Amino acid sequence: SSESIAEPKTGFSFPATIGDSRRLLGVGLRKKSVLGLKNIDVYAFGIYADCDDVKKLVGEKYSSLAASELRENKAFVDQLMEADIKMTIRLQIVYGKLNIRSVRNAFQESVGNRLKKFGGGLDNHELLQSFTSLFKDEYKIPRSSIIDLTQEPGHVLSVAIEGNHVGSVKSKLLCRSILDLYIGEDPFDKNAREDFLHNAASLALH
Ligand code: DAO
Ligand code: DAO
Ligand code: DAO
Repeated sequence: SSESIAEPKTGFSFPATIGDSRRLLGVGLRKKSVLGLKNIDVYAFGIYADCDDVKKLVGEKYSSLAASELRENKAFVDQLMEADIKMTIRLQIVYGKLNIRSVRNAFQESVGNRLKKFGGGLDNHELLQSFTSLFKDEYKIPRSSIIDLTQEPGHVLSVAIEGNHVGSVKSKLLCRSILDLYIGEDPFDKNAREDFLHNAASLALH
């Protein structure tokens, strides 16, 4: 098997495994339209999940299904986003002119929407703002910087920039909201979601 996989449009490559047992299951591209005028390629991303955790999740429960049925199974897909599985979304910055203010704004929009969706309509605005203030103006994220968003055991979201830990938050709601951006029903990149589900289902049944 190959050592890394490239995101097709940008050519940015992702190692096939990270950590002890997190395996690459999908790659994609996060774009953003600016003032409805043009689309910016913001970052390429890789979706990693711990193989053993995924297998455990499936166990005997779905063993009668074919992989093609499993990946269409809504309960399975929901469980992948809700269970205590070690997962990492690795971002590689494509757009070289990102400033932290745009990151805060985008985060409040994309993650904020999901927090509302899964948080029972509660307004998380202040909470969200207090957390995005952790994104310090002095952080630099030039082109090809790597940001890892990792769900650690117990639904702890941990963020690292270029391998340096910058913060952790224990919140199942936050982890769920972030995973939804990549593998939920209205994802940033549909192909990445398809690949992820296909690979997770095959992995789970073998
Ligand atoms: O600079 O006007 C601009 C366009 C910026 C687009 C920013 C999108 C930011 C997306 C979040 C990045 C998370 C690392
Ligand atoms: O693409 O809209 C999006 C959501 C991306 C989540 C990014 C979190 C980035 C956190 C660390 C930034 C520190 C500068
Ligand atoms: O669990 O009630 C909740 C909502 C939590 C919102 C948290 C936003 C956290 C952003 C974390 C970035 C870490 C550097």
